[in-house]
Amino acid sequence: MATVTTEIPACRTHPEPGISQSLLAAVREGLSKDPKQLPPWLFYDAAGSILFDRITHLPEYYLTRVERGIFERCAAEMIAAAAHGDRLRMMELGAGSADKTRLLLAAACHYQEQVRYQPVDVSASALQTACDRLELELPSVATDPLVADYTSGLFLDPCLPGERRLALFIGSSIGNFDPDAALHLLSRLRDALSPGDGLLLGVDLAPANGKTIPQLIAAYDDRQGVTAQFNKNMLARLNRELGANFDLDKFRHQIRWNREESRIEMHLESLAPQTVSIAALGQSFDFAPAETIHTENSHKYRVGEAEALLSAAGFNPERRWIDAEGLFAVHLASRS
Ligand code: AVJ
Repeated sequence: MATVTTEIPACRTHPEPGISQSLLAAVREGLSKDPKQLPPWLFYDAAGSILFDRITHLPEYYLTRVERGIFERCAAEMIAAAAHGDRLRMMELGAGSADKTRLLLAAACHYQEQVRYQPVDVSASALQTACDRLELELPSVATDPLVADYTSGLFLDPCLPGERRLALFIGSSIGNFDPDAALHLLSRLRDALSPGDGLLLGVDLAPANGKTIPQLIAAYDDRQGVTAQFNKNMLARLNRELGANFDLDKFRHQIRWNREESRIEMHLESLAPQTVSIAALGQSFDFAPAETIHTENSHKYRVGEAEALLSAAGFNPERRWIDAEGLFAVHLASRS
């Protein structure tokens, strides 16, 4: 095929081609709001992804460890319960490094020898790394990565007769969405699935009998300060990519438990009155002392609330697995 090269004359009035328009728009909008906010997807540049990986190994951050423990003990049971005697095809929303997924895929390989796995993620590079590793470790898995923003709709090719799809949405990723947005997202996923397909949903539980609010707060405010670094990396990223001049020492990592909304909130608190300029936006933003940028919500659900959410989205809750301490739940639901 012939290669056509189009010469594009340098044009200074056009935005820098290297800076993503969605990044610019998100920062402009978020910092213009009152109270200020920035969306959590901004955490995950290369540095942020490494920091998140470190978070998952922290003693205080029980979520990853406990969910992995549930998969270690119950993956075979989950796969059998989802399959209903059919062959399974797996897909995953926001696959990331797909580390815990490996346990489910290994169980699926045991159940049926060959497994198709379609991870969906906005990051093509993260997907490729995860798929390369998986195919090395589990040769019976055929990966079929899909680069897409799953929050804006999904198109899945139909299963063959005798096959069912199992969608994975694990790691408490659902917690980043407000309940309305979570309902919308699960409803769109439901629309993309076929009757009888399954959903495995990982949910961090609200404080209850065994689980305390201080324990929940510690998971987001670790002693080593890795989560603080993760939070502040958002500002460091804006300095690197948008020519902003945030002074990282003039912001403090702040965690709040919002009881009414049943969520952990991460904020960056301004320690002084200050003005920050962002070159790529040609704009500055004023901060009052103690004013915060709200960077993340992590909603926590009671078991009944998660099941009500699944039902409202058009799924039938079928089973659930919870660790002995009542920290984390994995729900299996089928598309009605
Ligand atoms: C990736 C959204 C599940 O909410 O626990 C960890 C992200 N933020 N520490 C979470 C996170 C701070 C995490 N999720």
